[in-house]
Amino acid sequence: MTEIPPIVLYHPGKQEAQWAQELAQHTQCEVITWQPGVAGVVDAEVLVAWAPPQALIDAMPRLRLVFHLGAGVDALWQTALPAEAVVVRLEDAGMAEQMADYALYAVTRHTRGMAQYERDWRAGAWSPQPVKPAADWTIGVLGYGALGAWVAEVLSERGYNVHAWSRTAKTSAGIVHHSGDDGLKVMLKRCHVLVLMLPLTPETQHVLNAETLALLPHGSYVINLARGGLIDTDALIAALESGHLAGAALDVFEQEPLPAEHRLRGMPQVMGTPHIAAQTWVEEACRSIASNLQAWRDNNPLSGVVDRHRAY
Ligand code: OXD
Repeated sequence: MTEIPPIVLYHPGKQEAQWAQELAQHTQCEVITWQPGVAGVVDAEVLVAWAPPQALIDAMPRLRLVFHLGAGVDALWQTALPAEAVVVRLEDAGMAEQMADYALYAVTRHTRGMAQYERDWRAGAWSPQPVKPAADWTIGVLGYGALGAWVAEVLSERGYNVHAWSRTAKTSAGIVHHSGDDGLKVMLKRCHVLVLMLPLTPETQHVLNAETLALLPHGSYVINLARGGLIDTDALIAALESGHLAGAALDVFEQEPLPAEHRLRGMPQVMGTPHIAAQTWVEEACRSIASNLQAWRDNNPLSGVVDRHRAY
């Protein structure tokens, strides 16, 4: 009987032990939790990791399959992986539902004027404002991958007028789709609220900059649930300060953690959270890793494979 080589895990932090235990249970493999100096990884072909250091990759000359513990794989940009290694990202692992909850909350908070009511409450004011129906609000979802599509569907089901942009043309019932550079401009000009759900790649870095922000209608609102690098922070601050943007809900930032004294923190029209919009459910992630691992061993197609050339 041939011995199954171990799986290497790199996920330092509070949940490391849980990852190791769930991975071992679902894959039925020995799991080596790597840290500098740990031996036994030289024969391993499979790595499960978030942002693995180069020293670990270099210690695994037989590395063939990398499960990246995130929906986005931008944390791998700086890592030199063997050319033949297949990279698989997490497609859902509980994240779609949480993203949609956050998006619906942030959209509702804006469209129902809740931030102002919170300020009024503290100031002792009583100032009801008229409400517009959801259908009168055009929400643009930038990015229509697994998570973006889910967010767009949930907002559409709630009755918002949802537009979505993707690199290549897509269709789905109830959503107005746009694609390509011209499609992006057309969509931005219509959005009362823009929700960013794109992966961060060299192509999407600063997709929202002074020029594209200027295309949004005056008084629009930006929600970023994907990656801080999608937005040029200085251009965003300028658009908020000039009043061109009514506000923003931001879960991700170019610099994380966002420094305590950062200008965005002092802006009452900005709501911020510490990159928590969607957190991975360990058990669900390990179950999908185990089924992909089995598919890889059986030479069957894998789900969530990253196009390393496109970087997502
Ligand atoms: C992810 C993240 O990419 O947590 O999954 O940001």
